[in-house]
Amino acid sequence: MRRLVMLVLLLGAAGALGAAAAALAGGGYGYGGGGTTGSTTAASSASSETYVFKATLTRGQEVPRPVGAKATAAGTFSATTKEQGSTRTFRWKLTFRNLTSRAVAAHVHMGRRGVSGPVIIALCGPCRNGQTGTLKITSNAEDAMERGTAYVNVHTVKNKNGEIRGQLRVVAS
Ligand SMILES: [Cu+2]
Repeated sequence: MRRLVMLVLLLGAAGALGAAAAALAGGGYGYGGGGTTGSTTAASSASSETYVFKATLTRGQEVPRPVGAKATAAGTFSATTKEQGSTRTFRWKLTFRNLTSRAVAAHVHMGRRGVSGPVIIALCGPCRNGQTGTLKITSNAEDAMERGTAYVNVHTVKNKNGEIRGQLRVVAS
């Protein structure tokens, strides 16, 4: 798998070199840029944006109220999204502690504070403390997180609807 990716990258590089050579030989068709006539492709790839999100997960934010959750039940979630063209890459890390039972799943859900909503990003299932992941997300999910209308929810065996929850907020962009 990794070898294949390398091969594709090498072929891509060879193709780029070939295009550059062709551009030089044939009087050029704008490949390589550097001039003042920047193409739309160059402009859109330059407009990549990065957002940093955080959430502090507690039992108190959970809706409906979890059963038997300890006051010390808590978690942290941090993530970054990188927008490049229409692609949004989401890198995340989740920690949690003092849960009643195994963490069977964690998601990002759509919803304001105090309101339950649908899953917009599936993070893990089952989940372990300190787990990380990288995936592509939709623009709808990105927009909800930027607006503050998304939250992270950790589901456990004893609290299938969720035991700790935290509203996502933008901390840097
Ligand atoms: Cu969920």
